[in-house]
Amino acid sequence: MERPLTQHITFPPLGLRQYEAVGGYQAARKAIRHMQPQEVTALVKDSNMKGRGGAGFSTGMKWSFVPMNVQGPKYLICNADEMEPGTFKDRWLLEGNPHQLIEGMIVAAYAIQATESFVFMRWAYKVAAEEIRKAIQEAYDAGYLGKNILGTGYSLEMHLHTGVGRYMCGEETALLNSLEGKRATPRSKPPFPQVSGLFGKPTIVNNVETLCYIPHIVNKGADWFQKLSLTADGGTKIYGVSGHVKNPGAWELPMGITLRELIEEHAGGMQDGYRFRGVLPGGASTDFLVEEHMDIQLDFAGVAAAGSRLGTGTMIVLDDQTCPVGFVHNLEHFFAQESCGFCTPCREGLPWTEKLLWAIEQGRGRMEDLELLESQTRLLGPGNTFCALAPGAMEPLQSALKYFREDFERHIKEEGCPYNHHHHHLHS
Ligand code: L3W
Repeated sequence: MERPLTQHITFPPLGLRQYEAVGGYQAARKAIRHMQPQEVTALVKDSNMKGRGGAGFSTGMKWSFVPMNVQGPKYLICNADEMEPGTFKDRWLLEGNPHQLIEGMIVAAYAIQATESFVFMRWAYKVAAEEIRKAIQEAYDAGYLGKNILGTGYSLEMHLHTGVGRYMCGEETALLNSLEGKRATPRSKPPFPQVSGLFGKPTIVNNVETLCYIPHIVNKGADWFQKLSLTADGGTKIYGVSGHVKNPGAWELPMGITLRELIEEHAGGMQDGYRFRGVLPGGASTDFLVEEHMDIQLDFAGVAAAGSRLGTGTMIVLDDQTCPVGFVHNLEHFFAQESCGFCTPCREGLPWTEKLLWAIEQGRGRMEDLELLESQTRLLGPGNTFCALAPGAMEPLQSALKYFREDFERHIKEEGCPYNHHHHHLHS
């Protein structure tokens, strides 16, 4: 089985010459020397690559929205602000093969004729930042970045920007504001960044995993990419699993493997003494899948048909020894803390949701609180907020109320957490 994204990952990562020795920078040479920018975009569009940051929007289509006949700067940004709870796939790519990302960025930048590019990186990713910094310098020294790349007349600058540790900065328009030195609040869309992005100029923002794929698509073609996948979504995908499984981790696997294969084979199944109850498939801001969904195929359409979203594809497993109310409370604590405060439903609604959940967890809940939580999932849902943060935060809550309702009710009836005896046992 082919694992194009991860096959050359090593710790420490390959330096530039070593990366070249395994075929590195061939795609950059091919694209810049022998392809028109629009040909590169058409190739990526043909591959049907869907963005790996979580939303699954067609990458080639996104690039095709950039106006090509305008004067002035254009920007290419790699979103490396990986902060979705449970998500650690981009870190693997950043630390393990930084040149693969830089090459992908060079090709993407060439396709939209960007003059300047940025890696916007999560503050906490110190090792990744150091590896990317070194790799950018090596790429400049080798003539893959800077003025007149490979003697072709194409020029591209690249900068590493490290954030200050806010989840919000991963939202593409908040990221743009942050990069401009403003407070990281989202902007309204449209206009989309492809038309009016950084400093009001055409800008593409792509996720790390998406960009790392670009050199391989240029080298091997759209058909090859399609055939890696088990379903209509092309390629492989980095899936991850955390929770009380025997073998938590991340693996590059064909897009469309089943949830059962991922959890039972790759993650090794549940640890002894723990039973599977549910899983958040795409980081925390997605709906729970449960036992009945074990045989669904994990691609964008497959997970959507089961009532959730593939998101980042890095899953958090809930087991029968962990309180679902406490689990969801913990997530809502995170989302409330990370709200940028710009729009009222999110700023006011998330802390209120967190408080209600805490009251229930502590045995101070009332049955009518469950109806309040239900209405909260609608009030903070799609269409009522400025960005996807609060709607995403409502997904684990609404699905927990659906699948684990008896747990919420027991907390209220028994005036306490039924899982607490276990915690006492663990801590005593
Ligand atoms: C032009 C249109 N462009 C959409 C572009 C848009 C953006 C991309 C996705 O992210 C997701 C959430 C979770 N014309 C367009 C268009 N675009 N319509 O496509 O846009 P959108 O609106 O679908 O999503 P979004 O608001 O950009 C929110 C996912 O994020 N999520 C969180 C992930 C967090 C991380 C992390 O921490 N690293 O990945 C979790 O699931 O799927 O849908 O570029 O411009 N008509």
